[in-house]
Amino acid sequence: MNVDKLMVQLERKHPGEAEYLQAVREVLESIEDVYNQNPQFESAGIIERMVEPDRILTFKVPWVDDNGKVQVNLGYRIQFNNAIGPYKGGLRFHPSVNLSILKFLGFEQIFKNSLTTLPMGGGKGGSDFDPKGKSEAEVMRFCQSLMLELWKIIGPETDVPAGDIGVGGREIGYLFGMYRKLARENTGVLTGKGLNWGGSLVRPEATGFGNVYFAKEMLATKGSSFEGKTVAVSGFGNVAWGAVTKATELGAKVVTISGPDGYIYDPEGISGEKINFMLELRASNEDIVKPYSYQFQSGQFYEGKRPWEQKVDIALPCATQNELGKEDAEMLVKNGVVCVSEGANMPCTPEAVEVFLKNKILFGPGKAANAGGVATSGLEMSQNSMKLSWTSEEVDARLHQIMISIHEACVKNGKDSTGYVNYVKGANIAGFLKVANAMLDQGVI
Ligand code: NDP
Ligand code: 2IT
Repeated sequence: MNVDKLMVQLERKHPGEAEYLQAVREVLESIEDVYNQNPQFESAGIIERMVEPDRILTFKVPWVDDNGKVQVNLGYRIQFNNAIGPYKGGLRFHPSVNLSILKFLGFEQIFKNSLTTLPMGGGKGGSDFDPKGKSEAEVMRFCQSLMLELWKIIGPETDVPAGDIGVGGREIGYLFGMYRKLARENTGVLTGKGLNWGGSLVRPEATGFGNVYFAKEMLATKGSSFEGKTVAVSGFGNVAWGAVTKATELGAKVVTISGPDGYIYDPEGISGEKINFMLELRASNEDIVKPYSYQFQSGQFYEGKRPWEQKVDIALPCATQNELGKEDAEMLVKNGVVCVSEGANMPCTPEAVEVFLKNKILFGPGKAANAGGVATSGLEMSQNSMKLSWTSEEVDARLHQIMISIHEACVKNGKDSTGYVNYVKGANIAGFLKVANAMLDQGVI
């Protein structure tokens, strides 16, 4: 494999798909040596087959708004790779959604799901629908219309969607209701379901909790922990909320959260009722964090800025892709950051990642560090298959163990001769090998 040559070919086939090409390049660069040491991969065309989705469904989603006006959005589902299990991955509703973003997310999901130790393939989907400012009834009609198309290609052993940005418990409810009606069966086909209808305890918290468990393992390799550390978190959604909760529980002081309008710096720490206020902010449908500064005197609002300018020990980017650039990374390093763990998917730009690796910072890439969300989705699927529910202690213990296993896999495949663990390389190699070997076993299909 020659990475540059492959990338030229890929860019020719998928011009302008910047996020997708960015995600592929990172994986190719990490696995290049291992790939070339195993000529069976080259002769089976593994990488050429892995970088292209099995199939993409694109469809229109017509719906009627509260004024009686017809609206049309675009819907997508990308079934990327199912060599080790049914396609699995979230649905994102955000105006920025396009094929490049969903292909980057679907591609990453292959490796992430492989790392979880559970049998799940990779997929992703969503729509350019913007839930912001929509009424409850509009969200319901939109979800129902989307499912009228999507249900044809999903199923409990085929493809199991879940949430992502803009898709939480409410949306999963409306999507599942329509699926159940159309398919005439009540199965575990979506994850992130409500507790009374097949959902798993701890799934809402799982991505953020898992991210903190992963960071905890990274810190332990240096004899360190969350106790007494200062933490910057970005975002104020599902993932950020779980991360703030668990980091605080482990004795850290979380001093920032952020939204599209700017960030909040609270030197007294975001804990207790302040964490609950995050949920209120999210539910308000306005998508701003500024009201935190009216509610709590200690909270200062920095308009249009990102939290990475604050002096912290640990950074947990939990909002969206490419939200932490080279200069942010340099600032964090200058201020003495020891650990950066990605709760979001690809929040750090390649240039930022390079700064962290060069400075030997403990850096956990999203596909390892945020795999706790999909891992707990996998646990929800197991419970649905068994028609049983586990206690929150049991789910949390399994999630914790999975994050420890992912950390071990990264160390095994990413430790260099100086003892520094390149978790990017480790995660990509470990995730890749399992899927590649499954593809080899199953022939060219
Ligand atoms: P939420 O919708 O709950 O929160 C996302 C947050 O990021 C919101 O504050 C949102 O505000 C902000 N955001 C989204 N897009 C942008 C953008 N283009 N520019 C600036 N801010 C943005 O989503 P989640 O917490 O579920 O997801 C956060 C990240 O974690 C995403 O990268 C997601 O892919 C990843 N992730 C989620 C998992 C899950 O189980 N939910 C699992 C693993 C990873 P706004 O909408 O206004 O932009
Ligand atoms: O990016 C992700 O891993 C998710 N949005 C969760 C996917 C899932 O199937 O739970």
